[in-house]
Amino acid sequence: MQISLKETAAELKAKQRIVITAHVNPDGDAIGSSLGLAHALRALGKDVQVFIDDDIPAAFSVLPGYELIGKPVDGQNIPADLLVAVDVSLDRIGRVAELCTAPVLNIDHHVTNDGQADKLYLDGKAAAAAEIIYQLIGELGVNGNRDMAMCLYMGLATDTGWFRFSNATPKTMLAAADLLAWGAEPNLISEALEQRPFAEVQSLAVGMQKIELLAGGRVAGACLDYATMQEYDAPEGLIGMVRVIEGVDIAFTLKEKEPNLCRVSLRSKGLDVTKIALQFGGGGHVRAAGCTIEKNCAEARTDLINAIMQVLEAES
Ligand SMILES: [Mn+2]
Repeated sequence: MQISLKETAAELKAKQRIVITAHVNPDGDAIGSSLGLAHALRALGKDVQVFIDDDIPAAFSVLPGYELIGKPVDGQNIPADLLVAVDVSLDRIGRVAELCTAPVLNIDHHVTNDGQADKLYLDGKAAAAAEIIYQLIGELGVNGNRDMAMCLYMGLATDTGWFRFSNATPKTMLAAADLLAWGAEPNLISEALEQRPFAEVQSLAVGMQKIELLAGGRVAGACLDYATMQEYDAPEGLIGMVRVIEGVDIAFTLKEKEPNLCRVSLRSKGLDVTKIALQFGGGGHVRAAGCTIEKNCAEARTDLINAIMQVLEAES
């Protein structure tokens, strides 16, 4: 059931033991909005725990509360009055879904949200889940502080590509300005995220060598098979390098992370890439989406390119 922001605030106020979670393979928005909400609820005197079923990259240790994020273990019972899932549909919260059986409040900005939660607050126009949490803090009547500000700024900055993407609206920028007034230090956040291990920078070069141009240059992507992935770190920045190629509308990376399991990232400058991701059970946003294809690199590449070409043809 979809609810309003006011009802979301009321739901949080009514519950005492609250567990917050976000998607596996967590990004700056998943982690930042989870921790930002945790700080706000603690300010209200709630018992709050954050569980994410994945490893949290060390770069996020710049965020206050980083060390408090728990990773669930099999068989663990996570007691709670309410499970809050942010920046995600329920199918991507991993084992938290089975280990915490409390009613679920879902707060999300992905237009592809599956609506399976007991209660859902969805704002597809919000640039980041962190932007919603910022609005929610106002609705809760909590005074913002540096801890909340650092975490939410992380979410806003990363989901908007440092305020460069088309999802950044006047509301986003006003929220960011407020977060700075609360004490956020953007330089600390960008410095923490910019740092790359030497090996990763070198592996970026390997990935860039594999970029291919398709559809007369309208599509570009790089496919890294399992052998390559074993030899080199998966360069997170690779999709950004594909995306900037002149004339490219749809950019993708395909990484065979395990044998016959390929993670796909999609970016576009206009076309709706959720139409591609949804065909493989994935999701995301119009200009940034992702999915997993359970085939080897070569087969997954063929399927993905076919799906991309269908979307291109439907547009022309
Ligand atoms: Mn997000």
